[in-house]
This record gives sequence, structure tokens and C-alpha cells, in this order.
Amino acid sequence: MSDVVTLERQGAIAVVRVNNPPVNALGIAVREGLQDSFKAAEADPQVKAIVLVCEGSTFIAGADIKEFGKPPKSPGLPEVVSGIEAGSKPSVAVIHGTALGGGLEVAVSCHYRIALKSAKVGLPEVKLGLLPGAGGTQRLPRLVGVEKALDMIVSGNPISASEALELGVIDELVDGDLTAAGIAFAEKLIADGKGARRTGERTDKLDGIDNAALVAAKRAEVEKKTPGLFSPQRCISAVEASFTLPLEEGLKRERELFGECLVSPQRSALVHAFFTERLASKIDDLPKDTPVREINSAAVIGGGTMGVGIALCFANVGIPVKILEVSDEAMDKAMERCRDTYMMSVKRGSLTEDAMNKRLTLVEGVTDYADLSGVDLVVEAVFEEMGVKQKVFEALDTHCKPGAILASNTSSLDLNQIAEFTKRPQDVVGLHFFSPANVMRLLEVVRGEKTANDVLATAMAIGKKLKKVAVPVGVCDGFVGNRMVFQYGRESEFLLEEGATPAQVDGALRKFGMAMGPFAMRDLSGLDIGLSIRTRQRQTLPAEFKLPTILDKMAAAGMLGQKTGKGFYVYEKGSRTPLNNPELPAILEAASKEQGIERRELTDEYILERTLFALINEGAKILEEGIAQRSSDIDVIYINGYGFPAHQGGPMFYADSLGLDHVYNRICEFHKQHGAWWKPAPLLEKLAKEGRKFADL
Ligand code: 3H9
Repeated sequence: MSDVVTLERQGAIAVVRVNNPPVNALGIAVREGLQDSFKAAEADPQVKAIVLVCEGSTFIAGADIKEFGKPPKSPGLPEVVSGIEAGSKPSVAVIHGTALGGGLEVAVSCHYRIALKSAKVGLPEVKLGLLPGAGGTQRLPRLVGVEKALDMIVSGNPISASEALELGVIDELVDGDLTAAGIAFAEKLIADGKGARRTGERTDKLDGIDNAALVAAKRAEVEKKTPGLFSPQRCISAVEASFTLPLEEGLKRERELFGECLVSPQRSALVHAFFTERLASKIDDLPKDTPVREINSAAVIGGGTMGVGIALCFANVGIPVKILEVSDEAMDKAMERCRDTYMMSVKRGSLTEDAMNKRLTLVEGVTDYADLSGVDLVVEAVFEEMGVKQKVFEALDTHCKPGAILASNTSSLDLNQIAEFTKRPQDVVGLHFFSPANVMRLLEVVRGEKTANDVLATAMAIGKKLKKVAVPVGVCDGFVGNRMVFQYGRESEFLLEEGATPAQVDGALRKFGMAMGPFAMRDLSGLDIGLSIRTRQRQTLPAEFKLPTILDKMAAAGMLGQKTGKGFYVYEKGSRTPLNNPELPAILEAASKEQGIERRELTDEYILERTLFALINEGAKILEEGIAQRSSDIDVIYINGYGFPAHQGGPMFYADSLGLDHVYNRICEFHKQHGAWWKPAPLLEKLAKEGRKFADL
């Protein structure tokens, strides 16, 4: 039929085969091929049933996301799936890998579905700022009922084939050869005299249930959880149409709502986030055929919270890991910490006790560097001080086997200097995990001056294996993420001196979509970290770079954040809920007075500009220095490590969407008003004046 969709007949069964690597996405050629193949099979009198099967690692994983925003090409997917469903001969989708989005919509327009046990099915469109636009919101509720359909469509999370079987999305689980399984199922249908069974004609799962109440409850839940998101509420409206309108009108309503999502800025931001996360793993100047070292065992130096979190990342994916501590006592504590961390997951129900015990057998506590002589990769996670790192790396150099990768989890120290503590700087790389390391997805892979290509490639590969989003960065103070967040944190504090309250700043940023405001975040991580950086900076920075003094005043009053029960907010014993700190206003007023600032009302918009434009300006400097490869890598870091809202696309995408001339002009004004910190990045100035974007670089 075409290069990507073929049709062959095996006896009375027509086999339609999709082969469009890497994920069989429904680009125009696949849509045409499917439509032509199903029409031809329908017209062939020899054909009694049709089997749809895919080549490669997965069934159709959805519409071709690259086509969004481009002029639509006919036939559209809704037309294709309606044609499949309308067919008079029974059709069977054979699912392996993931049937996602448009892929599941194609499958549910077939009359029957069988799947491998390992398969997953879902409608993840909401994660791209969309809703299922080819009948998914009308057909899934008819298959599984409104409640489950709402859960799946609004969360976007896939379900396993076994659950799909229970729910009636799948008719049978199969194994072995996909085509053979499909043909066998189809032949049985023919033998049993079973014909077309159209999902769109069903109403049994919709009848006799208070669907309106389910919709109202979901609306309220979404309003509370994700108030700023555009597509979830539209997903709900589309599902609502499945029981308030006949199929054809419901499908029309779905198209309208899909169209609204398609043109929303959130959709383009989320699609940007999807593609750039994958792009970040590609290193432009690293030859494609760079070999990767085998990593079958690992070790972590330091069994504190960070070290344990890192060790568990390895154990989670089946890699045996040793934790080295200074004494038996410290080692026992580290092992206890491993168990405690896993126990939290067991209590939450996300890990079985059995799985926990299996993983714990992979973790071994040791106290002697000689025990690390056989490991393939070591990650140092000790105290952030160069002298301490020096001792560790000298010991690693002595004891580790040739070819072992020696990684540092430093968050700000000079990796090149650390590498020189060894006689093999080419084997040294930074693996900057984010706390809690076993939870946070981001991994900055720090490329030192002498890091060998295969070490870098291996570090990126191990990041993927650990299920992290690995992003390569260069060496500088704080790398990409922390270097930028410093600007953001400092400006937030200046805003307090100028008249804002922590709740106001946090509130404005949360409304923008940040997972957490800067002050709640500070309280969580403890004010002492910021304070020690400030102290260091006071000694090294030129006088024109003023620093806020609020942290010092708070520390003097014993307010160090959640750990002291008091920081920018106060916390009741055992609670993490931030409450107003009644002692703070006096501290803020004293700080304003000291700086000769008259406190004033600040708008949310101004708060966003002062904090987010500080991130953007530093991001531009980072790009210019080549510390990040591309602006989108910075976005990936911010979305995955700093709670930046994916629907805003990341700080650099956000800047592009505002227009760099606007951002640049505001930064120039801040420079005049607030001095040296705000010197515009030359790259930003250049792009703004040329009318270009970061994305154009
Ligand atoms: C939709 O269906 C709308 C409809 O309801 C209505 C239409 C009217 N398109 O993730 P990986 C690329 S919306 C184009 O690394 P994995 C990806 O960029 C869609 N390209 O592999 C990468 O390219 P590269 C709903 C796509 O094994 C390569 O494939 N569906 C698409 O870790 C490998 O990807 C989704 O949202 C696509 N749809 O994971 C599913 N998908 O090699 C989105 C992937 O050049 N996809 N690519 O970097 C996924 O969740 C994962 O890719 C998947 C495989 C689980 C399938």
C-alpha cells in the first residue's frame, strides 16, 4: 500500500502492517496507508477479517507530534478511525509496546483488541497540552465507563495490558508472534460467526450512572490540583459530551475542544518540553560511534542523604552498589538510611516489601577503599569542600581499577581541579544529582576539560539507565541549574526588602506554575546553605554586587527553616504546612530601613519579572560561555530539577515567547535601578536587537 503501511492476505485474513520507525507515529503517510489498506480489505471479497499489527518495538505511539502547528493534511486521524470502525468486517488490533494517544484511538476503532502482557495503553495527550482528538474521549468512556475514562484521560497515565483486560479495553492477552496471534484470533472470530463490534455504538457503560456527578467531582479536583492548566478541563468537557451527546455530535465537540488546545500556548510549550528532553541527550560534538564503557557495578562515597539517594538509584535498576563510609558505625547508619528510605515507598504502596528486600541485597556497606578495586563507576558524594574531595579522589586513584569512571556529585566546586587530584583526569566526570536523588529526575552530567569522550558518553548512558533526564553541562560555579537559581533566590530576597512578603512572592510564582515558591523551598532545604554561599560571596565579589541581608538577620534570630520550625514561615511540630511567621515583618522592615528603601506594594507581574528575568539573563550568559549546549537544555534542567512549569516551556522558551526585545528592555531598566547584577547578557542584547530568539541559535 505504501512504504510505511502494507497489506497482505493470508487466507481469509487481511494483515495491515505499520512500519514507521521509531514509534510508528501516525504521520500523513501512515494515515493514508491505513485508510487505503482498510478500504482495500473491505472491498476484497476474499477477506473475512482484518488484523492490524505493527513492526518494531511498539504499536502506534500516537499522532506524529512534529506535525502539530503545521497546516493539516488530509485524511485527518478522526476520518481514518471512523472509517475503520464503520467497516463491516471484524478488525483486530494486535498491541505490543505502547498504544498511546492516536495509537489507542486507532485500536479502539478496531472491533477487537489483543495485546502482549508487557504492553501498555493510554491517552497521554493531556501531557502535551492536548486532549485525545480522534474519538478517544468518546470511545474510551463507552468501553470503560466515564469514571475510569476521566482518570485515564485527565492524568494521561497509561495502564498495563492486564488492567486493560480487566476493564474491557483488551479482549485477550497473547504471547509469541504478533501476526500469528492476530490471525488466530481473527480466524476464531470467523469460526464463531462474530462480526464487526463497534465501540461507538455501545452505551451500556454509560447508562444508569450519575455521570454528571463524576464530571463535577473531576472538575473540582482538577481546579484544585492544576488550576493554571488549559487542557485538563477541556478533556473533561470532551468526556462529558460522550454521555450528553450522540456519537457524531460528541466527536464534533471533541474536535472543537481539540482545536482550542492545539492553538494554546501551553500546547507548544509542552511539546517543546517533550522534544527537548530527548534532544538534551544528544551531544553535538560527540561522534555517534563513541564507545560506551560497561557499567555492571558501582560505588558511592559517603552515606549521607545524598549518597544513599544515589546508591538507591543504582539498586533500583539492578546494579550492585557499595556505599563507603568512614567507620562501621557510619556505615551501619547509611545502611539503615537505605532501608528507611525504601520503607517510605513501601508504606506509600509504591514498592512491595519483597522488591525492597531484593534491592537491599544489591547494596553493600564498606569502610575500606580497597573494597572498591573492582567497581566500574564510583560517585563521590562527600562534604562540599575541596580538601575533602582531594582526599577522596587521591584514594580512588590509588585503589580503583584502570578504566573505572570516577565521578563527583559536587554541586559547585571546580571539577577540573578535582580531576587533577588523580593521574587519570580523562576518567573523571561530574554526576550532579538533585536531592532527593532517588526521586528527582534531573542529572547534570558535568564535562571536565579533560573528560574523555567515552566517559562522557557512558555518563549520559548511565543517566538514562538510572531513568534520569541527563543533561550535559560545562564547568563553572554552580553549573547551569544552581548558577541560575542563585540569581533567582537573591532577587526574591531583594523583593522582600522592597516591600513584598514571602507568601506574596511564593504565591505569584506558584500561580505562574512553579511547583514551589522560593521561600518555601529555602525553608525546606535550610537557610544555612544559602547563608554560607553568601558569606563566601561577600569575601570575593566586587563591592558593586550588593547582597541582601535578610538571611543573616534571620539566622541570628535562629530561623533556619523547617529544621528549626521557623524560617520564612513557621511550622507546627511534625507539619510541613507553611504558616505566617509573625516575627518576620520586623526583620524585613529593619532590612528595608537599613538599605534606605521605602517599602511599597509590588504586583505579581513585577515579582515574576524580577525573579524570572534574573534566571533568563544568567541563562543567556551560560549559553554564550558554552556551559550549556543549547537554550532548550537549560529549559530541560529547569523543568526537571527546579519545578519550572513544563506548560511554560522552561525559562528560555518563556523568554522567547515574551519576545527577547521586551525581556532585554526590562533588564536594562532593572540594571539602571538595581545595579551591577542586572548587566544585560551580551547574547541577550544581540538577539533582542536582531529580533531573534534563543531557539534560533
Ligand atoms: C496524539 O496522539 C493526538 C491524537 O489524540 C489526536 C490527533 C488528531 N511523534 O521517547 P523516546 C520520537 S498526541 C513523533 O526516546 P522511548 C522521539 O522524539 C501523541 N515523534 O523512546 C524520539 O525521537 P529521536 C500521543 C515521536 O522508547 C523517538 O521517537 N502520544 C513520538 O523511551 C524515540 O522516543 C504520546 O504522547 C510521536 N508521537 O519511549 C506518546 N513519540 O530519537 C509520546 C516519540 O529523534 N511518546 N517520538 O529523539 C512517548 O511517550 C515515548 O516516545 C514512547 C517511547 C513511550 C512511545
